[in-house]
Amino acid sequence: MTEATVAGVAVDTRHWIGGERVGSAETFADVSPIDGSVVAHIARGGAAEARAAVAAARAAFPAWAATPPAERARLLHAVADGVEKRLAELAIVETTDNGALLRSHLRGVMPRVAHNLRFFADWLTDRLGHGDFDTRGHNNHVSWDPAGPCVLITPWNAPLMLATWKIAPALAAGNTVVLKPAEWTPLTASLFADITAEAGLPAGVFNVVQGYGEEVGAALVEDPDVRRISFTGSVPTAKAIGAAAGANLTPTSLELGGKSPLLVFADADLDLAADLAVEQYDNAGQVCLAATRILVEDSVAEEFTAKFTERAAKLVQGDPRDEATGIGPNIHAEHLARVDGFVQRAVAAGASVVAGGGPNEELGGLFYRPTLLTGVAQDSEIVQEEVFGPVLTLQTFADEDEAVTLANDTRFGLAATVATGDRDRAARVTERLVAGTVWVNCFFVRDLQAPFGGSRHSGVGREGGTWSFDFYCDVKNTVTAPNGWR
Ligand code: TXE
Repeated sequence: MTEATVAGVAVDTRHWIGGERVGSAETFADVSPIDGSVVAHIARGGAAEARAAVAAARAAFPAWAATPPAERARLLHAVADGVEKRLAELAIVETTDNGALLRSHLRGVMPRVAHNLRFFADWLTDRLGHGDFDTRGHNNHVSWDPAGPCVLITPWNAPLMLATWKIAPALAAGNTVVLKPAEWTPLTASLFADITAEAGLPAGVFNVVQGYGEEVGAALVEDPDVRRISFTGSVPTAKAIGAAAGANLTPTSLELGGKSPLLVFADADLDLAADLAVEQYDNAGQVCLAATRILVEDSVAEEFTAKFTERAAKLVQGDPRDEATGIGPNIHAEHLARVDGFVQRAVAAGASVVAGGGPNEELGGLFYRPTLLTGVAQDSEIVQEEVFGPVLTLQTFADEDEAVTLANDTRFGLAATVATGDRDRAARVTERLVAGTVWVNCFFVRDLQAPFGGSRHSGVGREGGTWSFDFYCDVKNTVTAPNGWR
């Protein structure tokens, strides 16, 4: 089988290698989390497909690297045009594949996909070669040379959005790419390959291989011809990728999970704080940045909890394609069981269930009730480990020092959110938080020029703006003697 029709959209289920569709002997089933139906049978790649894709990227690299940046930018804009033209199709296919809200895909996520491409097309290519300065009469000319074939490995929670954070800067800087999307959400990567072809991207510049992480993913990261690996996903996989990449000295960028805190101080606007807390259920809690640990100052804990539960109770759970839905299904039965395991072990250890606490029996399937747990110990699993479901914990603190100590006391450091009405407090607290991103009285907003990534086990490196630029380039300094040419 080489094609599937998903929500009325034709999707090629094969790999995209060297500008051609390539099948595999075996396939795997792609299941929609909305109703558990098998929507496609996808080519199951292995070592041979990985090798072929890297070879295609390598063959295409010299010509693409030599393509003037302005022409590369033009082609990336053409890809963005294609994304905008097929925005509704991409949105419904993504929703069918990963269960996130259709209205978010239509109005937020897919427009951002196009923006990712346009931003890096203009901003990054403008910066190529800008670096001249003198040392004792010698001219230092700094240039950013593309590194070579890049392997991009992406997760299922925001498939095309996260892929284009990597694809856009890698291609803009003059690299060629092999994308390996998550096996639970393979579809939009395939549509995107069609869009790159329609936009006129030369064969081999952008390639997609489908399949399981331990099979095609592992083969890609072990390939010595790969010059960069950018990964978003879990900590155990990151360690395996880091070890394999280390053997070839392949530079890696690792964007991993988090256990981010939301600090609510007594001087905060508690309505805003409660809104921010409920927002953490977005995408059924499957967001790496989610502030899943709510930390509230003792004196307002009761009032805050009342405001929070009132809002959480109003969240409509159901079909992610319905406009009224606020929370959809989780991605997979295996994942749902993992989420529930965390909650049940927390309850067995003494946690109290303030809201939710189990699957939504009325809906069945993969829907998990938005959950809030209190009475949790700081060193317990539910406070320390990323659940990646609609599960929040609430703890209280007596003062600023305790708030910061609790906030920083996990092995992660991806993000933190602070709700306070006091500017000085905000300045003091944000300075002390260990996190790649800190939001004050807001959440989730980020300019693409700003860095994104995590400290500690939340990652290695940063994405966005110059950070992406530096990662995908080999920087070279050419020093020319003074007194002209001899
Ligand atoms: O991630 P994996 P999973 C966290 C979250 C979630 C957990 C498990 O806590 O519950 O990870 O998710 C590919 N070599 N996040 O199992 O396994 C795999 O095919 C090369 C946080 O889905 O890390 C997929 O394409 N590649 C995160 C990608 O890695 C391998 C988002 C991610 O899969 C591989 C997702 C291997 N050996 C999960 N093994 C975030 N930061 O947003 C797997 N892969």
